Amino acid sequence: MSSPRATALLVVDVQNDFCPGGALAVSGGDAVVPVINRLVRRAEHAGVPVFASRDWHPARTSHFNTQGGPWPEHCVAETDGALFHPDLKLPAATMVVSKGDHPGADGYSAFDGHLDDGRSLGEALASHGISRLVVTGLATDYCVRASVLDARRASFDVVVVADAIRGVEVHPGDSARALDEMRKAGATITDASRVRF
Ligand code: VGL
Ligand code: ZN
Repeated sequence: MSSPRATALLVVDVQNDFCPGGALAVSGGDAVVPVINRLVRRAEHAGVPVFASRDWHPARTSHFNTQGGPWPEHCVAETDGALFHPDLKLPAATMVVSKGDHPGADGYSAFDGHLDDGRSLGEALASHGISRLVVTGLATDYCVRASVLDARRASFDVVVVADAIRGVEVHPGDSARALDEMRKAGATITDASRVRF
């Protein structure tokens, strides 16, 4: 029998601005919330730590089209748009990873982010002995994709939960292409009901 792999649940950017009514709304973005809430409850029961990333931009950044970047203003630090979706039920011990907070960087990957104590996500995962990540959240074709590809580069086992992610789809098919890339990089794509903690 193989030894148990220490797993963490990663919830990527389930923030108001990525949900319907938000500044950079992902179609059906809020539909991931109940699926993620169930996974969070299961993770808590299994003693699996939860990490939640958040897009946390300065008001002026090359990430925004006001400064020549690709995106409308969204998830400006400390604004309502940057808050986690109000129905998302994160455990009190959730480790929050802020990213995109440098004015010259997109910060798509949670691995580019840092905890409140300044540690990178990679350092925090290492200190918990984590070798396997279950990944959920927004958006499939940007921050989920970038985080999953970085996790694979760092040799984590990665499970992407297909019914707990949604894409921006700037170009139709972007999410399907992102899923292909993640699969080719060695990630497993599955549904929430099949996730084992
Ligand atoms: C994201 C576009 C711009 C994401 C962040 O969280 O996927 N997408 N900033
Ligand atoms: Zn952003």
